Amino acid sequence: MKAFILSLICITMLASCKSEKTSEVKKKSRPNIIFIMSDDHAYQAISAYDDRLIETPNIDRLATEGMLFTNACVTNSICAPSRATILTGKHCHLHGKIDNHFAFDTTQVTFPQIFQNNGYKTSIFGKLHFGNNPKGVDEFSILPGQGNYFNPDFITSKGDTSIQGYVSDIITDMAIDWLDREAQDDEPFMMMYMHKAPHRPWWPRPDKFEEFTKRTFPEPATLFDDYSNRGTAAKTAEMNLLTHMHYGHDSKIRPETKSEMGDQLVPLVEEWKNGFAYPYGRASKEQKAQLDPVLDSINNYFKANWPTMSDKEKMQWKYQRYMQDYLACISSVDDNIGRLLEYLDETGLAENTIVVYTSDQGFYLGEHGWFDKRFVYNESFKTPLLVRWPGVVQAGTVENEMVQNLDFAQTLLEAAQIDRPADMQGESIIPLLRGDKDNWEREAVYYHYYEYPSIHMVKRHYAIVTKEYKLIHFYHDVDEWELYDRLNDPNEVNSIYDDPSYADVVKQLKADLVQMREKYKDSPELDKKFIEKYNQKLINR
Ligand code: SGN
Ligand code: CA
Repeated sequence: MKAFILSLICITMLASCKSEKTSEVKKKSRPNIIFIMSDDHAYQAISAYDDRLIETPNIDRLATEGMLFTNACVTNSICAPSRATILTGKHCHLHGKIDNHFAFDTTQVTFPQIFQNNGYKTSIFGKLHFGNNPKGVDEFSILPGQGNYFNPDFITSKGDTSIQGYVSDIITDMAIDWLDREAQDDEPFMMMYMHKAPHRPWWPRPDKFEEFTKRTFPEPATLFDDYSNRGTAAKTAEMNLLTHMHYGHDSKIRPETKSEMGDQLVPLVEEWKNGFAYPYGRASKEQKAQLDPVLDSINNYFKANWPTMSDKEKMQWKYQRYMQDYLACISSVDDNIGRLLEYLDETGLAENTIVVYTSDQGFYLGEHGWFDKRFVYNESFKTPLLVRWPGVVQAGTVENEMVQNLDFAQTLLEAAQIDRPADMQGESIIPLLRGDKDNWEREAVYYHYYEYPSIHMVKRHYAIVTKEYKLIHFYHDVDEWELYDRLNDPNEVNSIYDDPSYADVVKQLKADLVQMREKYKDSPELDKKFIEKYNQKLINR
């Protein structure tokens, strides 16, 4: 009997040892995740990709300590649809958030919900842009809509609030504060830390404004693009620096300057009435005191020179103004990423935390004479992607395979050892992160943009993109195809769709595109349905 009791005790002890061990192994093997996303951050403005415009030493750390993807792209280059794709792991035609106009369908399952149901602490801070609150997070603080740069309002899980300061600093304070409160025990966490900057209208923190207005930046090769050798869409888009960028809203010309100049300033576009006054008006007395001398110098230069400048000079001036503000906003984002990475180092969290840095899409920094995004052409279609994962991703590696924002949910779920829902449509990029290319088979990606007619007037289009080619179909009020040879025409200034020597390529890619639309469950019927839904919304406005 004694022996029996003894062996029972031993078995019980062994069993409890085993379960403790299993849970410890589980804890250790489930990494924390920090998903960082900035709004409209072009890869051309991260020095790990390209150091001609700006140094971003903190974001670059993720490249030197992790992996940089040179061929990461989005499925639809616009804010809320991209975010919905990231959160659901589905193309827009399935999650339904095809554009910025309609609210997100909250019956869609988002990956934070799955993390929360699987023992992760979860949170979101910053810009979401869904028209409703996030699901599946223990705590959130989001900007209403696009949010503001100065002294922004927030919708939080505890109520609405307004915080004094500069938006990028505040979002970072919130993220670090949450980590301080919630990340110190054994439960793993998944935090989404989402900057508003560098979204239009690019109001920098006052000290950065001062610093960056002293700089000049190299012009892109296609700044003076005339859109020849392409179809209608590039010619009719309204995002040209000279003709569509606003003096007040974008270039920071004060309303008083404009009225003083009177007839000398023939407006090329209808200006938004409060384009300057509203964001500037949100600044505090102290912030204005720092902004004003810089604004004075911009406005004085403008008054003295604009009336006699040629169109070429105007374009160049607008480009410099644009870059000064956009890059100054990025500099604040980079400083704040530095704060966060230092915090992870100091607390020892860095070791078991995956840090992802990306944007909701790319952005034109004067390429093709443009700002904004939306097109499947490179600068908008591609998005930065850097992943640091100590012990898994080899430091300093560069990956050229084609990956998409569609893949993020599945990747993060797999990293956390959580099963993915069957209806997600991406691929986990974990084989690439582990350096195991044999398990990577993707040869092409699918793209579909919908928001038309709307601001910037980029026509609806879908496309198939391989490393070598890009075949695009613009539809709705046109029916036009374009083909680009990505290797021989990296600036995409020459559509070779009608070139007979590419006939076979066109034939093959068209067949692949049909197959791809079938594979992802997209169809002409859905295209039509979304146009009807959109038109209905325009009528009801
Ligand atoms: C705002 C911008 C546009 C931009 C859209 C969508 N104008 O309307 O330039 O294309 O947002 O951007 S703004 O000066 O008022 O900000 S997105 O990133 O949200 O998709
Ligand atoms: Ca965006």
